[in-house]
Amino acid sequence: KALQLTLAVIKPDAVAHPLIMKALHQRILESNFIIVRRKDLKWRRQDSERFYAEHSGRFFYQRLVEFMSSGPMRAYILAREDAIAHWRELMGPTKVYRARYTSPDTIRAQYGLTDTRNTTHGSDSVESAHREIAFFFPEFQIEDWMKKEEPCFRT
Ligand code: YYY
Ligand code: MG
Repeated sequence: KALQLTLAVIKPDAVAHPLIMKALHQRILESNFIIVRRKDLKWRRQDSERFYAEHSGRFFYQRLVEFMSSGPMRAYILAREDAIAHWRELMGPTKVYRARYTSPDTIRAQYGLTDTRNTTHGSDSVESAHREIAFFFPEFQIEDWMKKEEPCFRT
């Protein structure tokens, strides 16, 4: 089956805790993802505003933008079959208290603090994965990678 790429981000709340970072990295490896790229970075406020532009006007936008530019993050390009859905399933529901109730073994249920400080981000569609990978890894050529590398992992 063909590989799919997704963007996974460990948000500032989780990066602040080395043991959680380690657990999340382990979780990625255990879940049969290939780590295609990895990058540590910190956003300026305008990066945060631009990335979450689709949410501007929502009641949580200001606190989200503030939080996402409050400290370092770690971004991954992950590959596996159905990478987008698998990573989102591993993260669990956006809202931490819902996650704890409905899916206690997910990342957000286990490590999330609040609806905003919810440990991780994941792309939600093929289109957003492409847009978000380009946002975090502008030097990464998705089409080139797919052509050159993807066939090596095909089974
Ligand atoms: O894709 P996902 O991260 O699961 O949720 P979105 O609905 O796209 O919201 C993006 C981001 O916004 C979420 O991860 C935290 C924040 N947020 C919030 O702070 N409060 C809410 N009630 C809903 C979302
Ligand atoms: Mg989203």
